[in-house]
Amino acid sequence: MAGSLNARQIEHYRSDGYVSPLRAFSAEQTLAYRRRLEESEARFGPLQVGKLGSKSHLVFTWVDEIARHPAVLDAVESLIGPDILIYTLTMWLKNARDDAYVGWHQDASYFGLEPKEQITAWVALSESSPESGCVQVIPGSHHHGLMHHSSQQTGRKSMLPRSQSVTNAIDESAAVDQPLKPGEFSLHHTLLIHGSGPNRSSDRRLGIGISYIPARVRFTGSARLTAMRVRGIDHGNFDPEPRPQADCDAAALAFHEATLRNYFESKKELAAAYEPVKGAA
Ligand SMILES: O=C(O)CCC(=O)C(=O)O
Repeated sequence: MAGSLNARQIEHYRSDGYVSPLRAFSAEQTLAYRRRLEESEARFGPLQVGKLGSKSHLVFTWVDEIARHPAVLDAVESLIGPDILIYTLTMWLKNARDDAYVGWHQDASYFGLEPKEQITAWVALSESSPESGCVQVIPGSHHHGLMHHSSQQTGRKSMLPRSQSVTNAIDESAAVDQPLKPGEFSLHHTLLIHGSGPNRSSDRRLGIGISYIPARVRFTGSARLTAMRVRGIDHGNFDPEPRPQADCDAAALAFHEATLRNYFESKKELAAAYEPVKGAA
């Protein structure tokens, strides 16, 4: 497959927990997607996390298309095999000169999945640079298990739904930037510690974080969740999700609202279960 990772990239993912940069779309195609994003904001309002900015592939045909792009799926398949579902998807949109930041965290902390094989593909629809607040990772941190997280009130504008971050001290001098050109993407492991700072640039920093799982993975909470099959065979561990037929049509919006409510309720249960417990889990 054209987008498969080579042996060196796979080894880097295993040892350091990420691969970056990889190319998904041409600059021209990326600009077309950026226009679709900005038209969607103009028509339907801000794509906020917890609202239209979460699981947006259920309501926008252009997001569904990005999340199924063969270059992205080929790379993901190299790491988790041929049966692939989207567990969730998040729009990470920072405006120009935006103070919003993402605290150090592991995606696994609030996903409740076993085994911990989820991968995030972070697709850039604009320049993501140290100046614009690109994602930063702590290489190799995925080898140390799940860390304790808690909601932290820093007085700053966190983009995470519960402002959660790792409570262990992080050696920030070890952090590595993940700069991406428009149309490039990175992959990071579910246990890799990562975060990002404010956007000091004069352009928006537009990224889509797509959480892929191998279909054999299960949700450990009490709810029955939904996920979308994008390649291979569905193993029946999640209820299926329908693809959008048109941007924000009534049926897609109704499904999105119900499934998002269930998804975020299930996360509250998980947060209550793990937050009082210190140390690796
Ligand atoms: O976009 C960011 O700055 C953070 C993204 C993130 O936390 C993720 O994709 O898991």
